[in-house]
Amino acid sequence: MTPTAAAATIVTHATTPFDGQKPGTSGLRKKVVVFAQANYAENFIQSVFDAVQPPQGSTLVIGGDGRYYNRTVIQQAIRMAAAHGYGRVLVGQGGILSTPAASHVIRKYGSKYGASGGLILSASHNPGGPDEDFGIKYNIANGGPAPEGVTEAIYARTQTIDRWQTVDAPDIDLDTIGTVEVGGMAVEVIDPVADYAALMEELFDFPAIRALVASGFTMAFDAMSAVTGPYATEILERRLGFAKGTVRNGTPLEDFGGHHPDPNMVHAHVLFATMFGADAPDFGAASDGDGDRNIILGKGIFITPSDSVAMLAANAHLAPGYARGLSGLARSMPTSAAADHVAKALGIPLYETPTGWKFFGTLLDAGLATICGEESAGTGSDHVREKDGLWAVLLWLNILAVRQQPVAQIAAEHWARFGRNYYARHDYEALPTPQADALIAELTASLPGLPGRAFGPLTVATADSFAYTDPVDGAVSRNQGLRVLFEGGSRVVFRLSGTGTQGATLRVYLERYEPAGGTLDAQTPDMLADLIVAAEALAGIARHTARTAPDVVT
Ligand code: VG1
Ligand code: CO
Repeated sequence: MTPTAAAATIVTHATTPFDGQKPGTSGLRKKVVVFAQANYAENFIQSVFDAVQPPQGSTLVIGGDGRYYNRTVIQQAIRMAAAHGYGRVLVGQGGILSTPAASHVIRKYGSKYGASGGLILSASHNPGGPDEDFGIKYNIANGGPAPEGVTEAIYARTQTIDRWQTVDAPDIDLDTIGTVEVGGMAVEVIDPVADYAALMEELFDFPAIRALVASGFTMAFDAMSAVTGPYATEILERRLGFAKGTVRNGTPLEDFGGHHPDPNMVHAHVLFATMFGADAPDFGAASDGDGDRNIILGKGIFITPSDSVAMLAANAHLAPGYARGLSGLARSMPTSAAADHVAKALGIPLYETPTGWKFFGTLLDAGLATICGEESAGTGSDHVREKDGLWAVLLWLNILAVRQQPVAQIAAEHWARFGRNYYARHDYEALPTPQADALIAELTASLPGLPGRAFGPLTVATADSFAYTDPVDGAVSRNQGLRVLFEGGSRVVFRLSGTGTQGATLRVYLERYEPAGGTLDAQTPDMLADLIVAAEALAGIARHTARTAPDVVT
């Protein structure tokens, strides 16, 4: 159906500036009760439209991870888009689009219909439900999260906003595929899985993976009652032939079954128990609320996300989509240097960026990097502009199908060649913000005096606050984490989370490098014991926060 010429009447609601806290690492995240306040979600969406100024007739993609409040905000966003000159909205059936699928849809239909962007409704790995979290993020036409210049303009607008505009139209049927009209604008309800699954078939050798499955290879995938369920069921069970039941918790639920859709040892403990149990399948994986994260396990082994990026990069040429090789690698600063060793061996550049996928966008657009990764279970490539959980799972499967070795053997051979970066992240959650700020301020002030000082067997080599200059557009980002490097290459990084919704979260990243020929099969906590003591001595975590142990270790 084509939109009718007569646009509906625009309705203007008066409003006032709101406490629209600066969008953090990944858009605006708040409790549902905050989003549900009169004018709140509308204010944010209006601020996006005011900041972005979409050209008349633009296309807007809308989708979310299926959490509570998704449908309410989607209906409102559709009406508001109609009042702001958009020509077309594409929305996933049921309001569903995983974050990587949304990125792909923005890119694919953006080139078909003209300049485009998207609203992604998710709070990622945070819990969902009436008392839990919600989030809105704006992605630009390249399919990636808005860069800081845009998020800052959106934030500035939230501080001056005085009205939001919509059209008077009823809710649409989000569950039926097809095109309807809202205020003269076309709204296409699309299959959320089809375009994404087709892209995966282009990148990976599905026949080789099908042959692996036919040979008896087994897998467990935990979708955590979140958005990846329909994608994983279609791709793993229907297209690749894994047995029914391979995808666990495959139906997206508004409250994720009451769990945190965060794939780590704490929240995905059932999958960990399966993979370390007697009858473990050959391969295990899980994704988060919005489908952009992944964890990878083999029989009796967990591959840290930092190692996974490095191992994927070292083997990516085995998949058709990467057979031509990689132009470069990029990792966030707190991510371990495992990828650096691979980049060096491949003779390609390695970029070290601040935390958050938005910093990879310029590198991917410019063709400087092909694969990117973060220690927080994020891996991806230039096929979209978000991290992509299932993509990482499929690249692993493609590599396993070609190499015909267990995951543990691929890891052992990797470490024997490149050395091993023992790694852990300790999170102290829901700290009173003044305490966390005081810890960071005191540690920042102490940095210049640290070089040369000894902490047990460790001596500080350098200490600084990480600042980044984007090599493509020259944008400068300061205060992106405090890093203390010890002689010999061990490292502790401290930073405050930009995605939490309750108080402050302190993240302490610990890393120790053992070169090839060193101790490659030790237990991580043993290898990091001296660093953990040093981190406490450096930052006075217990003194500032009265916490003696982290809430989550990943
Ligand atoms: C965290 C991770 C970061 C990731 C971000 C968004 O940010 O550390 O690596 O990019 O979440 O991931 P922070 O500021 O809380 O450390 V997702 O899956 O929540 O979009
Ligand atoms: Co996520």
